[in-house]
Amino acid sequence: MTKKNLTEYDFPKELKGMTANELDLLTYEIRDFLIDMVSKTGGHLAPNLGVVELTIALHRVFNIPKDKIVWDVGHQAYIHKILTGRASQFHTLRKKDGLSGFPKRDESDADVFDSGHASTSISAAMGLAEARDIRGGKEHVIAVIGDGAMTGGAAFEGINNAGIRQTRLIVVLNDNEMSISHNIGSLSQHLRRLRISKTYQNAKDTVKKNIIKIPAFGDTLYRGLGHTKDLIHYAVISECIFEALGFDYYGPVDGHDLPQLLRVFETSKRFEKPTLIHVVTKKGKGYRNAELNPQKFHGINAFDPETGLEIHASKGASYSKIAGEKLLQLAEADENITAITAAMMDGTGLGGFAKRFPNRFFDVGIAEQHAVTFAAGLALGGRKPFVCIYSSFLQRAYDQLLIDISMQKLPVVFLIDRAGNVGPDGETHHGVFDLSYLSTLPNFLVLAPSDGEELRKMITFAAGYCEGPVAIRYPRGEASPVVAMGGKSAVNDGDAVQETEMRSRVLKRGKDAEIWTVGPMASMGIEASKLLKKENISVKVVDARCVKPFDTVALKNVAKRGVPILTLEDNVRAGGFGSQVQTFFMQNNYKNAVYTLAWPDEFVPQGATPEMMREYGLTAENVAEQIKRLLK
Ligand SMILES: Cc1ncc(C[n+]2csc(CCOP(=O)(O)OP(=O)(O)O)c2C)c(N)n1
Repeated sequence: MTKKNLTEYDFPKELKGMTANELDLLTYEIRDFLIDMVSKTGGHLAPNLGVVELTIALHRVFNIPKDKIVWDVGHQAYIHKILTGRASQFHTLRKKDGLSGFPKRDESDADVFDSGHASTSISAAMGLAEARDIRGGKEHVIAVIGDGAMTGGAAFEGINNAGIRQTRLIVVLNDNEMSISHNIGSLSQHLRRLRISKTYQNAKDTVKKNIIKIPAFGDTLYRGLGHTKDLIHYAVISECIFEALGFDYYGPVDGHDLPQLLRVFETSKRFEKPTLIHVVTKKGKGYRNAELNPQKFHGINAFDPETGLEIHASKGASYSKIAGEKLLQLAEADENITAITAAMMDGTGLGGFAKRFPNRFFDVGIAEQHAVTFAAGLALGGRKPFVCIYSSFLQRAYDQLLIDISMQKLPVVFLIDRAGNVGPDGETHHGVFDLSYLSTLPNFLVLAPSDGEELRKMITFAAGYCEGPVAIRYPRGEASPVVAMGGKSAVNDGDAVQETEMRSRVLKRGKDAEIWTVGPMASMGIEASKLLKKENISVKVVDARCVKPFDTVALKNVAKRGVPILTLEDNVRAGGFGSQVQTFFMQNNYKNAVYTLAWPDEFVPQGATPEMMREYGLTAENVAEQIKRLLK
């Protein structure tokens, strides 16, 4: 049998007719292809390597797109994309106008639900299943959810509801014992008990024996099916959480044993109840580097497949690293400081803190809402909690921010990572809404550092601030060099706040107009002022530093001088810094021309951040153009 290039297969059609040997060969071809492609484009490698057999089995048994698969988070849907005819587009993965790293309904009718954020699959699948039942349809609906995503409260809400309604629905639990880091929590311990149960071993052996007797697929496969439920049905049911909540539980099933998976999925077609199939897989399966370090290969930039080393390793310290180190340093001196992450320990730079202060470090799992209210409790108990979280995932916890933190003026600090456009992960991951939603929260201070040094100072300030909550938002990646005049930050530690107003800082003097920037957009503002200087236009550049409350004293001075003002931020225009400045000018009847450059009211697609900024006019050239227009 000659090995084909994956792009030469006529998927999904060809999959249905493959022999057992061909399917086996296909698992190797897919893994080779994934390693080759993702080493060039970057992406979620380890989660996909773990679900090769699982995805092949689902596509072989079910009739996609008539039957529906809802992928939780969706970062593990690469093989699903390959098997639905998209292999030839993989060189464009995560690039501008290219294949998305997540399911996208616009991309294929096999993608039934756009995802990116965790723990939504069971609810969405249940909705599809209930809609089917109302319509009198027959199709199967399958949610595929990882053990990490299963720790999210929304997943339990779905199980709770489907369990009582007895919706005909299949949930495939892909248990690799990993979230991004090692999965933790009592659910994960429960899954461990299910995995190592004696019944599992017995069932596995019996199923294996049965399958060995079956020479080929097709009709013969059905012979043993009647027994499958008994063979692999978990007998120690009394303890199984899913059974207790109204699901039928099957498993654990070896997720790399393709014949066994085929058999179980085939059987599951007959079930009339909500059913959970517990599949055990290895994250990174088949690529040694990823098996040894699944955390690093969870999501990776382009790398050398031989060594596993990233090709463009960043040189300078990232904002995350700076934040983690500063927090650790402060925690050495202040035993009240505690740190909380929602399954993003490394991503938020908390690895050092977790090692040094295990008793003051909390990884709560993918549970952003719990993280926020838990922090409220810690603050009420006299601790100084720092919630370290990505901007887009904090969206989940808006109500907790509002009622549990802001309304009660609790001194909780939010270190909000990945703020602004994040590039290749696209729509679901951009942190471009935080300035808007945080600005609606009474009692909050919302700070945006323009460089690494500023971030350190703001964290120091926040650690000593007891009046209420503080949010500090900063972007993905390497911290910008110090941008203030003379290359030095203009303020000292603790000088970041006045009694009632936050102080902005002047980065560059000028008299004809003002550019007010938020966070690292400062460097674009300075760049624009240099371009304008060449045309004899002198522009002042101001780093806003505090978005809420913003520096009304300095803005009143701008109003007095009557010069135009342009605001620049890596956030959506609606409700962001610029829109608040505009409201301030209007409310006070100030007549200055005010213009805002920000992301528009739409979901900005994937693509390298500088590329997307160019496309949306967030460039020094456009800032300069707009200033000239305002001056006319
Ligand atoms: C609401 C939310 N919080 C955090 C994340 C970041 N995140 C992406 S994948 C992942 C781990 C998922 O683990 P699991 O579901 O077990 O899938 P695996 O990668 O192990 O296959 C996390 C925490 C997210 N996507 N959504």
